[in-house]
Amino acid sequence: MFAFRVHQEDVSSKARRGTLATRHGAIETPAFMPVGSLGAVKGISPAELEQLGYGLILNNAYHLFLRPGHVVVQQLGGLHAFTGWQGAILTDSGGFQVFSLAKLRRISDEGVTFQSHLDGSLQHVTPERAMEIQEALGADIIMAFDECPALPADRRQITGAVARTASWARRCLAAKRRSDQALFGIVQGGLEADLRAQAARDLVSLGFDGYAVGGLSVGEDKPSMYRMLDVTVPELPAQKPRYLMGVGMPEDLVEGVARGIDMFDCVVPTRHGRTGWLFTRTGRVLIKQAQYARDAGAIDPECGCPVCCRYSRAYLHHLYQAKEMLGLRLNTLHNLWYFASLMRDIRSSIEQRTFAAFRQAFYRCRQEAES
Ligand code: PRF
Ligand code: ZN
Repeated sequence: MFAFRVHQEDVSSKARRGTLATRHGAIETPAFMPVGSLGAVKGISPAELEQLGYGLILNNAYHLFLRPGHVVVQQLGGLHAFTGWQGAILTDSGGFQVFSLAKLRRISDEGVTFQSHLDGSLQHVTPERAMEIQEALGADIIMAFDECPALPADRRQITGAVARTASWARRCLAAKRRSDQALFGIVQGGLEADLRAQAARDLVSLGFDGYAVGGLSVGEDKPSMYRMLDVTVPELPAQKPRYLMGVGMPEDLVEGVARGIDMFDCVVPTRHGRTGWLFTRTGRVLIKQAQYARDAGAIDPECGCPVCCRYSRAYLHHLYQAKEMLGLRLNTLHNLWYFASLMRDIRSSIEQRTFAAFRQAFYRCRQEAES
């Protein structure tokens, strides 16, 4: 019940227009997934996510394993029944969160031992365990367990992480029991072009339902990230979905699509929204700034979102200053709308064979606002 079809390819870049079919609906690609690490996209209900046009969200196996526990979720019917979200779900394996959140990590070829960031309890996760956890959670797409080294890292460290990620990928495939979930492999390799290309080829020879590019957007500069996409994507099979993990800012989505990426996830629209950073076609609006205190206009007068249709910048500025929780929600709703409509525009430009012009206009719009 999982299938991916590419409908159209751009002539000026590697951008492509596709459809991802899952048990919980079809998702048009390129697509952006909002992040709901704890089983909720912070402050936003499933009904609101549907209204924003999202059909696929990301949940984190790491967080849900620690609380409330994957077995609890399983007993309550899996993530869809537990959370009330009827669209598709992708769970991240924990391979990244263990490295970014947990304390006192010990990595061996067997797996990772770490201290829970919640109660300090000692936990042990192996590739087999990561599969068991994600099968109990019951997402439509699950991820292989990988090692994501922090950058900068020397070539020896990256070589080690790539080898371990390859061996763990093999073990994930062997441990997989459910046939109704898609399993994606993850390409690591830091900023070492040859190691990334080799890691991609090795994963492809194992045969996954889709391929993710991991280990990027971890502190490196943008040209480096784009260069790693340039060397990785050509090694991946054209007929399988490609997912750039934890990315990114609007320009990263445009540049990722141009380099052949079909799926993205990032906390940026939600987390930035809660800090009052609002995305618009002409750049950002930092709503806490005093200049908005008496501004009767919408965040973006050309945005069609439910927030811009109803509320002024002045009101959102006030809600921010007052620390009113409605402000957090409205900011998040606008940003999620912006990301959904950016992806819609990207998709229709690919369909209309105008992606190159869209990409140029995307940057021109921002430059004009700056000057
Ligand atoms: N691996 C996993 N999840 C991730 C990443 C990774 O490398 C990243 C890197 N940006 C985000 N999320 N498993
Ligand atoms: Zn808006």
